Amino acid sequence: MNASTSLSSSSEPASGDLSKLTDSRHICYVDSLEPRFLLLYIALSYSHMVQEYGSKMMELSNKIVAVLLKCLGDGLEFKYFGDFSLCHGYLRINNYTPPEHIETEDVEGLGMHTDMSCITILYQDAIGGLQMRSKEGDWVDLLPNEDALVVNIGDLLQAWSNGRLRSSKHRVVLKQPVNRLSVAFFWCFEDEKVILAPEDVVGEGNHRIYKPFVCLDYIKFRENTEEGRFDRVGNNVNGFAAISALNCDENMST
Ligand SMILES: O=C(O)CCC(=O)C(=O)O
Repeated sequence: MNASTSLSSSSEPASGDLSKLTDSRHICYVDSLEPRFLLLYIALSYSHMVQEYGSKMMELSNKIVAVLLKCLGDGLEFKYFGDFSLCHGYLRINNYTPPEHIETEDVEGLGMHTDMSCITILYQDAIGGLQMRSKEGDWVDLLPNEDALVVNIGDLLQAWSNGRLRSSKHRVVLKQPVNRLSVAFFWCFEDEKVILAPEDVVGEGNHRIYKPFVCLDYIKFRENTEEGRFDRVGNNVNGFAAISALNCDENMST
């Protein structure tokens, strides 16, 4: 039975309701597909919904950025909103297929990392497994909530804000022997943007903790170099652009 024929015999999910993607009626038709084909299947079959979701996420990202700028200082949401006007977004649909038998408590679905975005807006289905790393180094479960999305600060905003907003370390663990689906929307500066924290974001009496850098160079560092591999070396924007580890650690502990 081919997947598209199967789908046409099922009812279409309501527009904008991503939780329906994991509805057993739909998933049961496609779970014999390899994960990469499953994702392609979802992206193509639900392309209208994926597009609508993407544009809603762009609107929401702009609102969140405005709120974050305001938190950095009164009036900064007007002064610096333009810095984010060329941001672009992309969606990643993650499908996690656990091993048949989960013997230990935590099977890692996605290793600890920080995102290379300004912000990331994440939808996770009801299975759970997303965890954030606390300042103390503990893993904290982010329990699924169908009325909530998770917002992560990414590395680019951490650098732009001189470390005042912190990129969150997170990971996914698989605790149940069932498929898990998540949709991550990454809102990023344009590739050619030079990131340099503005003086009034750095704040009087404070030092800049990052050298200016071009966004694309950072992405290439993370994606193409051994020392940029967060999973192996633990390096993110601190390892790439911090002026000195000491400055950076002082600032990050506040
Ligand atoms: O699947 C999740 O809940 C997290 C996904 C994520 O961190 C990522 O795609 O970078």
